[in-house]
Amino acid sequence: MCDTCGCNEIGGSGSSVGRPLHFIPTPEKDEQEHRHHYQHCHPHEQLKDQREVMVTENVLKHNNLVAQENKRFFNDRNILALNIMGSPGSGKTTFIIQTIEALIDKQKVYVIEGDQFGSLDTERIDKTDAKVIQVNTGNGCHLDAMSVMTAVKELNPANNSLVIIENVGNLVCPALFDLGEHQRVVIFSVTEGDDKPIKYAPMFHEASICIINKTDLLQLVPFDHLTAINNLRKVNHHLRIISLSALQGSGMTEWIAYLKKSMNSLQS
Ligand SMILES: Nc1nc2c(ncn2[C@@H]2O[C@H](COP(=O)(O)OP(=O)(O)OP(=O)(O)O)[C@@H](O)[C@H]2O)c(=O)[nH]1
Ligand SMILES: [Mg+2]
Repeated sequence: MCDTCGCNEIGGSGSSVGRPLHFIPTPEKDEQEHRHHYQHCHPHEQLKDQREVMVTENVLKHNNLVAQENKRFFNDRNILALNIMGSPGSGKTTFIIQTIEALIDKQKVYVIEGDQFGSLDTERIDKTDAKVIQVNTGNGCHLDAMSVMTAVKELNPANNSLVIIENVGNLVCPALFDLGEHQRVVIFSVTEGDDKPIKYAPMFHEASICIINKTDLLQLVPFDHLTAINNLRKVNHHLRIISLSALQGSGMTEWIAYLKKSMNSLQS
């Protein structure tokens, strides 16, 4: 959470938006970051003093206000906005590319790529016909509403389009920050273990849909599909669950049908 890792103060407000964006850390900055992590990761330190709690509350309040503006922007233009979250490597970008490929003939798609550093995912999305923009969060471990607002202004999405936001790979902090999205989609891959919904409950509790990804690997990893679904239901019984393999494309039809229905209901 951000009041423990301190990313609000260091990275959250300092997100940079641009395309392409390259980050070259200076030695001085590396040193500062190292000190920051050392101080904040020590288990016996008492960091949650009152001032920090107040700062965090204010940051979240401000974030929520900006998120409301983002939501208004999307609603005024009949744009469906998705916030795609999940662990690093769970398959978010692969899933987004499959989604774009399935829709792009009939649907304008825009992507906001959130990563701490670099523009590798943006380069992957750029090979599709979707318009993409990179947001680098630096030390920040999540996107916030303000960085999304800046990115959206630059993307300038058309009416009736789809905006997909790929959050920074992380099962913790992104759950706290409303971006103004209509739906939160968690990508949960079978290689992560079927216990993750219980251990990272807020992420799954706040989501409207969970994609169980990498089902092509089910025979190879100790992941019990039924246990995973039960764990998801314990945390969020409204959650829509779709199992698929983004790499192979199997199971994508159910997701695309769900997405089309969501877009139709927004635009009707
Ligand atoms: N076997 C298998 N591999 C997958 C699947 N989806 C993604 N991968 C692989 O998993 C790795 C990570 O995929 P990405 O799409 O980059 O994951 P990500 O969540 O966007 O990663 P970050 O942006 O770094 O957090 C890549 O090697 C993908 O090819 C899947 O359905 N099955
Ligand atoms: Mg990615």
